[in-house]
Formats: sequence, C-alpha cells, structure tokens
Amino acid sequence: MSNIEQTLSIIKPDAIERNLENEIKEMFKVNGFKIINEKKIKIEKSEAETFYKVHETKPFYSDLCEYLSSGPIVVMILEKDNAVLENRSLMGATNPKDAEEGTIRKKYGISIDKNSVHGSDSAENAKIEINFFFKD
Ligand code: IDP
Ligand code: MG
Repeated sequence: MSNIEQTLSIIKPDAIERNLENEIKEMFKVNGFKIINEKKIKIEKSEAETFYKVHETKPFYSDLCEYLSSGPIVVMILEKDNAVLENRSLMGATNPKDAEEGTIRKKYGISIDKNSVHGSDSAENAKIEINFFFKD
C-alpha cells in the first residue's frame, strides 16, 4: 500500500556556503523525492529557537540556533512514498562520522553540528515543520 508523505528538509548553512545546494537536491531527486516547494532564506536566531524548541534543554541549543541562523539556508517540502523515514535514511546519522556510505551526511557533513541537512523525524513533526516555513 502506498503512503505518500511530505517531509521538511533544510540544506544548512555549511552546505549552502560550500555551493552544495544543487548536488544535494540532485541526491533527493535521484532517490525519488519530488521537491514540492522550496525557498532560500536567512532566519533570525529567535526563529531558529522556535524551530528547534524540542532541544531547548540541550547544552548545544544556543550554538545550534546561532548556527542555523548564521547564513542562508534552503528549506524544501519533499514528497515520496514514506518520505519521512526515507529522508532520514538518505540523510544518514546525525554525526557524519557514524553515517553510512551513500548518505548525504557521510558525503558532505563536516561535523555533528555542521551536518549539512535537517529532516523531520516523524510525520507529525513534518506537518508542524512544513507549516512553520510554508504557512500559506
Ligand atoms: P537530527 O538533525 O539528526 O534530527 P537531532 O538530535 O534532532 O539530530 O539534533 C538536531 C541538530 O542538533 C543536529 O542535526 C545537530 O546539528 C545538532 N546536534 C545534535 N547533537 C549535538 C551534539 O551533541 N553537539 C552539537 N550539536 C548537536
Ligand atoms: Mg531532529
């Protein structure tokens, strides 16, 4: 049975800065994702704090929000069968050191904080995150 879903993906500042936007989008496309909507934006730290609110008690929260708001990012709505899990698997582990061959983070990630991409971790959070960036 098919389970077409949408998920939110972000190409983070470290990847945009290294001009990896098109290569990363290509990885999504060859892996069967459709880019339904996208925009390149720069967010305020306060917006990053709202977006990453689930992590507010973590020691890295402030640095994480500082980082996500440090430069341009590309936010995208990706669509595919089981998009949420499929995207998590294409992204690879949070720490690029632990990411498997063929994943985006293995290929492009620099470190646990500069790991090139964000992806929603559940269908429920995907809806919240898509709504956060694409309200209308
Ligand atoms: P995810 O991006 O794989 O879903 P999360 O645990 O949701 O990982 O963490 C959100 C982001 O916070 C990560 O992508 C990474 O950039 C950063 N992060 C997670 N754990 C650490 C850490 O231990 N030190 C520094 N940054 C971290
Ligand atoms: Mg996460």
